[in-house]
Parts: sequence; C-alpha cells; structure tokens
Amino acid sequence: KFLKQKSVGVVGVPFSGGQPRDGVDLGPLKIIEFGLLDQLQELGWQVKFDGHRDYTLMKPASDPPVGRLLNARYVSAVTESVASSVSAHLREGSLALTLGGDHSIALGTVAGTMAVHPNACLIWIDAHADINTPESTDSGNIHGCPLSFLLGIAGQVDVFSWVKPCLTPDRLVYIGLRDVDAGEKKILREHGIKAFSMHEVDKYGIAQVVQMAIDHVSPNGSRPIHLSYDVDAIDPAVAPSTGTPVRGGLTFREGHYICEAIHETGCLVAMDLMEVNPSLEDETAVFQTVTIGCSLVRCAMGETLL
Ligand code: 4U7
Ligand code: MN
Ligand code: MN
Ligand code: MN
Repeated sequence: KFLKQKSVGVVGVPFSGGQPRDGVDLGPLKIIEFGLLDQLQELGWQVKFDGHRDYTLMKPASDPPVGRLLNARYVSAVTESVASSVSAHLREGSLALTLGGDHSIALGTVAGTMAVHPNACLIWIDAHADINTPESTDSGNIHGCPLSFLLGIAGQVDVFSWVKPCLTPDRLVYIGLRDVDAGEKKILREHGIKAFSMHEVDKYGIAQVVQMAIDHVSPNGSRPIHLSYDVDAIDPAVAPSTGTPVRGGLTFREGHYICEAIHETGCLVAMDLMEVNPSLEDETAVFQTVTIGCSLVRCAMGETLL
C-alpha cells in the first residue's frame, strides 16, 4: 500500500553506544552472515545493501555524561545518520530494514520513518518500555530512552537538538512488556499510552492482542506501520543472546505471530531488529538467537507457514 515496489533497503548498524555491554554491535554482521539477505531475495524482495556502516569515526574523543545520559554525543551523531539512511530508502519507495545494534538506534530509525511518513504509527515489541527521560533514567543508558525523545517528552537536551518530536502517544503501542521502571509506568499512564504487557498476552492470547494493538494505532488500517522489534521481547529460553534478558517473555510462536499479522496488514514500511548480542551466552544460544532474528524479519516480510 505504501511501498512503490517490493524492494527493501537494509541498514546495518554495528553500534553499541546506547548501553554498556560489548558485542551487540556484532548483531547485524552475524545476521547478515547467517544469510538473511538471500532469504529475503527468495521471498521475492529486491534487496539493497551497501555494507555495514562504520560509525566509529563519529565517536567523539571525549563524551562526558550529559546529565545522566552516557555517550550522548556519540549516540546522537549515529542516530542522526541512521535517520537519513532510513528516510532515503523510504523516499525511494522501499521498505527500510534496520539491523542493530542496541535499541537507541531506533531514535534514528523512527525519526527517519516519520520524516517521510509523518502519520506513521509505531509498534514496539519489547520486554522494556524504552521511554525513560533524561531525568527518569537510572542507568543513563540511552537504549532505555529513545521513545521519550521521539515523543518530545524528554525536555531540551542540546546534544540531541536534531531530534524533533515526531510521534504522538496515540500512534505508539507496545507488546511484550514485563520490566518497566516506576518512572516509565508514570509516563505511560500520564500520556495514555497503550501497552499490552505479558499479562495481557496471557489473558487474551497473542492474536487478539495484536489485533487490538493494530486497531489502536491504525484505526482504519490507514497508517503506515513502523515495527521496532527488540529481541529481548522473546523469552530468554528461546532467544538468550541479548544484553537485558527478562524471563517470562513471548514464546517462539507468539513472537512470530506478531510479525505475520503485521505483514498481513500490508502497511509495513519499516522494521528494526535490535539487541541481538552474539558475544553473550554459548554458541548454541547465539545460533538460536540469530536464527530467530532472521525468521522474525522473514515473517514480517511475507514468509508463511503454508
Ligand atoms: B532495551 C532500563 F533500568 N529500563 O533504562 C534502563 F531496567 O532496549 C532497561 O529495551 C532498558 O533493551 C532496556 O536502563 C533497553 C533498566
Ligand atoms: Mn528490551
Ligand atoms: Mn528495547
Ligand atoms: Mn536490551
């Protein structure tokens, strides 16, 4: 509906500066090594990928904390560049697929989507709400903050002056939450943001949850969809190699069902796959996590079981 052709622009973002653990920057390399691009071609997509970006040159010599925020200048520079890569693909009428890297990168991807499709909605699949403000964050890790910037509830942070509020609370919905900070709960309540935690997944089942989520953010199926998928939404027994695992997550099938149902809307314009960290846990765990990452993307892009 919103794409000109069945082509996908892939943005590989080997970046880990939004959180403290090394290795999440290897996520996109492993996912592509695993064969994702060939798999997408087999699904009939024309794939455009001009190699993983090298963001290390953007790392400032000195990046002292800005209030509580860590690596703020570096995160800001990388996400600004990611935003322009994503919007370039969208302007050409392609779907934009971004492989992370930590979830701070979504600050760039969502800004990039909104620059081209200002009315797009955002479906955020995660164990966490990632909506801390520079004031509410305890960790200072920006991968826990991207949504507060996008919504414009972060207050003015000079380092992030390029980010213009581009998302409204009614166009954001969550699925999978189970580790939400007290300050974040308050923000969700105050802004009336719709969230389906694991409690609602248990209560209604994943099919009804996804339907309610889509209906909420895109009332008549009218809006382009940006899907931001944090692999830690999936239960760590199934996808262990991620930096902030929380037990009690989505099953293998629930995780995939979300992608299948979003594909069926025909409205997907952008997807992020974030927080795969191939340096955590053993080889089997890494294989499992990378495999699932690829299959989540394939399902969102049209792979079916039959
Ligand atoms: B992720 C946390 F305190 N809320 O702000 C924080 F629990 O992208 C975690 O979802 C953030 O993995 C997790 O540091 C960010 C913490
Ligand atoms: Mn998370
Ligand atoms: Mn996240
Ligand atoms: Mn994480």
